[in-house]
Amino acid sequence: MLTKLNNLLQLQFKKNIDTCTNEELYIALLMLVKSLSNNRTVTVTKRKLYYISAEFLIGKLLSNNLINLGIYDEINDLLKKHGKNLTDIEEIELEPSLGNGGLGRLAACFLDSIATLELSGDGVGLNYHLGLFKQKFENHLQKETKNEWIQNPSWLNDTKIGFDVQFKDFTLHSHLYDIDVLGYNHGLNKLHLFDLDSVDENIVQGDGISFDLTDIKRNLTLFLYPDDSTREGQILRIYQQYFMVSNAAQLILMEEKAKGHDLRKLHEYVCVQINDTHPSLVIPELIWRLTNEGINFDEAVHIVTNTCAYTNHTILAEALEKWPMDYLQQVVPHLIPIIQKLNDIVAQKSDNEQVQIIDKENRVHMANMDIHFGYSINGVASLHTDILKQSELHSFYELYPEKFNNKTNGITFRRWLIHCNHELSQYITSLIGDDFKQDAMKLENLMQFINDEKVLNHLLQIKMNSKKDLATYLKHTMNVTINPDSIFDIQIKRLHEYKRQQMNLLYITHLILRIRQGYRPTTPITFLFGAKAAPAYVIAKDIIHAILCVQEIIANDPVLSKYIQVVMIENYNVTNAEKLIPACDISEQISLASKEASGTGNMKMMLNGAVTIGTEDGANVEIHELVGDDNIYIFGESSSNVINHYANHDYNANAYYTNDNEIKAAVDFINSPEMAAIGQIDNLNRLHHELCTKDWFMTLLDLKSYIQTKDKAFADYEDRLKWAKMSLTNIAKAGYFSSDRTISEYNHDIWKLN
Ligand code: GPU
Repeated sequence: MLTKLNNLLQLQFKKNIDTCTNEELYIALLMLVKSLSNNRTVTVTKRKLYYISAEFLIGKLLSNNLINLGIYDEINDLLKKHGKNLTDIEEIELEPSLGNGGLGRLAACFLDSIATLELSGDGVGLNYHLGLFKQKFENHLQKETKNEWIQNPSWLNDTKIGFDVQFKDFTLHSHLYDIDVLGYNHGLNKLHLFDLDSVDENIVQGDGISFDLTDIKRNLTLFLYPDDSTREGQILRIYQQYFMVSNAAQLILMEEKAKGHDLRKLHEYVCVQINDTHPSLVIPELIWRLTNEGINFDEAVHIVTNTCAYTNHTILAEALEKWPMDYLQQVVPHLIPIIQKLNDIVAQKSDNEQVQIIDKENRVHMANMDIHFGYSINGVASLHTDILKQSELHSFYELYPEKFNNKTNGITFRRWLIHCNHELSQYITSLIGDDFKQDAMKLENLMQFINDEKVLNHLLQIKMNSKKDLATYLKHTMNVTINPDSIFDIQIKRLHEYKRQQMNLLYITHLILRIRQGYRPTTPITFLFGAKAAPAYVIAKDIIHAILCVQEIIANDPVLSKYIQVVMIENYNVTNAEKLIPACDISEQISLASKEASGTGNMKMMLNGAVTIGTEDGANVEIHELVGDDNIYIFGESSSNVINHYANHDYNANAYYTNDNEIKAAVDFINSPEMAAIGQIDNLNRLHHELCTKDWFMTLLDLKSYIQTKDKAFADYEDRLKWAKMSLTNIAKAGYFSSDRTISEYNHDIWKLN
């Protein structure tokens, strides 16, 4: 390996491992990995999967690829011998900004598992030049700046392939870049990212994220989720979505023709997984293309219906896409007759308004089209799928019970244990061997050590080391100092009212008031947050503002800062998640029951030995079942009660606020004079008003039980051995959440690839 590396360094830079810089070494390692991937053969199965997704939150690739090639330790040792350090070299790599949250990270975990299980399955998406956005904090406010992540050289390979994509007013020629997806020990697939040569980063103003929304040729693949609060913004999204799926459809048909397959049997050879509704236009697009190939309409509908499968990731109404017909008319008029015919087919089948594709306001319901003209619909955790069947999509369930199925989400243990927590991974290996790397359920074998004090103490020591590593990382990247001897209470996820970061904040304001009354936490607590708010989501940004103000109040107060600290991580992403997750003591999973479809951060933190405090929501329900009552902190209203509150319109935030002095005091802290002295009073007032009048996601409903439960968790933390047992149990029971299990189920029930 040393020779190979030195040859590359010589060729590129006329240097060797002892004389090169970290930048040069990174490039040489990237080239080494690429040449080793070229030695692998691309996975082939009878049927091939195309996983179409607007997001792929893949994270940095160097270490992950080294692990999956089986050369991580070798390279790591080699570098050390020559006075280099892989961690420093990894810093050269920029994290691809191709995703927003759980949905995109799930797609990345799935690609890893699909390749590892040697299934033929490629990702298809877009190559956003400036990604989502980079988050900065200025005056305690989120500021969005462009995220320039594409480096040269990079993991993107130019395929020189491109397709014509036809829009109403012009045709654009795409340009395909591929990233190799290496499975663990074997397997090679592709992530196909379509782009457009005419896109022009110079139309973006300054270092921000605003640009001419109507200049499609220059803006099409600039940003993931450009602001859709305006008509122009929404139309741009339709352009992006159609560009993605038309390219996907053309790629599929090109590959099928090259294999000599009969397009009339497309469904026997191809499966398309539609990752939430962003790729839904692939259905009419495929029908259109098949009819252009001479297949009649009914047969094309039959083929496509047996090719496409849809995953739903939310029950939040505002996230279910409905595009006005006139927007579609403006972008893709050739699809309208097809969508109308599909709508007619549905109308013949049922007169139930809820299942129609086109509604009375002439809007196209993407999810409805997916369910009628796909052969599978799945939710992402068992509670979520039950809610889809019983309430949100009940009418569809009555029509097509056989299409509905659950696929509880999972995470790749390669990235979320082996890579991000070497020490824990090695220690587990020393205890139970390394079978768990192939079969995650083997982690259960750890339960034999549940009363072994030596093992329990060693686990506590590993956690302490991870907390110290996080402290070092935060010092280095953000110049903040945190105390590894404190309890690390962590909430990391997109910022949304249903996830209730504001409830966590109200616990903290409540605690501030208690400390001022003389209460003293036994062990200090560090509350860590990481979250980006959508640029147009006003209240979400107000919540960030309030967290940052509270952070400063505590930091400036000599008494408070002895006992508590708040740190909001700037620009939360995969890279810093890999540092935060191993260091977590308490994992905050406190969404309003019924609203979090699954959650996957909950699984990552459990796997790394954190104990969850959470509601009976999403996959928390399954974590609870696996670890039992004694190894998790569950609180709050049940999802069925919450659903009833919505149905009966009987939740009254103001009653909770006025009738309980503790709640009132915690809420009133938000726009108190000392907060106003640091922050913006308009923002703070707005958040305060929202909480005690509307509170759509019922923060105050659960606040009391949250406070009690959290107090209990902090008290339990004092018994270190008891805590270590809880931690060990969580690790041991996490095997079920391997995405290898999830992908086997997708393959067994939906894709049937081999
Ligand atoms: N999710 Br819809 C996203 O991250 N983005 C979306 O646009 C939609 C859903 C998340 C869910 O909120 C989360 O509960 C789930 O674990 C994740 O998708 C993956 O299924």
